[in-house]
Amino acid sequence: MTITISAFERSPDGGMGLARDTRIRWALEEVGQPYEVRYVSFKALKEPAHLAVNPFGQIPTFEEGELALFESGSIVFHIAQRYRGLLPDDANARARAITWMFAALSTIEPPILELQNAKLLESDKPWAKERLPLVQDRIRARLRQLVAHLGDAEWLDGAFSAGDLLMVSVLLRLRPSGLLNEFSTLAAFVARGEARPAYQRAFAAQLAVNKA
Ligand code: GTB
Repeated sequence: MTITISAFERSPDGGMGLARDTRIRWALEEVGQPYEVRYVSFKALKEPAHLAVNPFGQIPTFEEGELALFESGSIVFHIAQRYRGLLPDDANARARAITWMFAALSTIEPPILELQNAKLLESDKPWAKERLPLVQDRIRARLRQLVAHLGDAEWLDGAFSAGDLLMVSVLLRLRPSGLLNEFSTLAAFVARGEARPAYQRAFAAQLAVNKA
């Protein structure tokens, strides 16, 4: 059966790989599964055909036969469960890798999104200038904790897993702000993720569409 994911017809980042289809492409590349892409305009995201797959009218989605999924975390988890390569066999190691998936999405990503909202949606508010450093400091606090955990290790818990894939994907969104480079341990962690051949293929595929 063919796997079809959805992605922006044109990503607002012009192909920097920051939209969330990249993490799905990356997961599929890691496990060696071919896929097709349904490209969606901003208008089409909110139309019935797409809303039938994602009630929130967003990308990415994943369709295979009768299965239709949304939420990038759930899609990466599904891919990691279904195919070998993104989760360890040992039950405890697997549970820890899944914990890192959740940590990426529910502990690290929210303050990063808060920063993006502060910059994109709130910059004209009278309190915006005062708030921005608070938001940035909340991110720094989390990143310091992540650095303390990672230490000299290559990945978050043993071999590369879906937890690393999501953590790298989330941290990448910080790069334009300059905050990632304040933490050399994390900048190197992200660079290791980006150096993986599967990431390179995923990145190139989304770039080709956005630069076309
Ligand atoms: N929780 C959902 C998930 O993880 O799948 C969130 C999905 C989501 O935010 N999708 C965004 C979307 O469809 C695209 S990825 N937005 C359109 C809408 O809501 O109408 C977020 C994103 C968009 C653009 C950039 N960029 O240009 O840098 C980066 C990330």
